[in-house]
Amino acid sequence: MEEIVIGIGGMSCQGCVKNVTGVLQALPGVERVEVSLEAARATIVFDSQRVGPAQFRDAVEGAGFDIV
Ligand code: 9UX
Repeated sequence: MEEIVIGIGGMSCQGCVKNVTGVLQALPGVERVEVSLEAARATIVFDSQRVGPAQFRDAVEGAGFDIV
């Protein structure tokens, strides 16, 4: 397992946090997701053989937020 921290722009409330968490958690190979509204970032534990930053970006942007 690997861990990455990505900055996320555009989250304004805990609903946004829940949405971002959900789309990341839904990716096959993602083990654990912690999203902080205050820090504007997500910490993701994942299997690098199955998923990675390109998929994280697509998921976050697809949900209407930005990678910063
Ligand atoms: Mo809160 Mo986020 O009502 O798009 S869910 S602002």
